[in-house]
Amino acid sequence: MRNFDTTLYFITDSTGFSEEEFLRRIEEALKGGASLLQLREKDKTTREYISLAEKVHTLTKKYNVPLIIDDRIDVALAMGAEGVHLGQSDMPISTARKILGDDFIIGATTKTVPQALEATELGADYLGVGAIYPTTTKVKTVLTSTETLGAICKAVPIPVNAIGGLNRSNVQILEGIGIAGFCVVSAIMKADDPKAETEILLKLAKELKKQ
Ligand code: TZP
Ligand code: MG
Repeated sequence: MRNFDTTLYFITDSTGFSEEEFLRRIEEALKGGASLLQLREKDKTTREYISLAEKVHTLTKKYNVPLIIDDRIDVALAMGAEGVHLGQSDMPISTARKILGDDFIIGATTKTVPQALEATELGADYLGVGAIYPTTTKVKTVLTSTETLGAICKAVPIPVNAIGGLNRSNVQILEGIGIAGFCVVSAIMKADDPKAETEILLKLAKELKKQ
């Protein structure tokens, strides 16, 4: 069934890396304890996306971490991922749930309480909320306040993760808000030592979710 842990959710971005280095960094993050992993590719062809996803899946299975595919239900189904992540312009959650069935993890990006309530009602398993800070990762987004993040955490019964510009020096802003965890791209992807960085971030995420 849908067993997953969003405590430290690592979202990948292959931009600027050879495939070998990209996969090496992913494996280091898995060794460091990333609890959930999303493959997020915006410029790959369908065939390239599937091929890369299969390679990443070999790694995530080895560490028993569910693999979430960003945006692409067809890719997720084709290579047997454990889940998909859908934004407000992607396929509606209810349609995705109909196609994917009950065993798939479906995550949703939401930026307001009404969006969060709707995604939950339609069958989302977790929510990503942000950007909390400006980000240099390729993304079209606007900032979400920690007040809105807190209101979303209170409004829905499913796990809520903060995302956007988060790193070991600024996640303390999430203290006491009620998050289930946080998501990072560049903090791990671009770290000198992705395994060590993941270990540090995991420890911080565990402390922040306790409150
Ligand atoms: N959605 C909101 S911010 C973001 C996404 C996908 C990117 C976060 O990347 P980073 O590098 O952790 O700021
Ligand atoms: Mg999307």
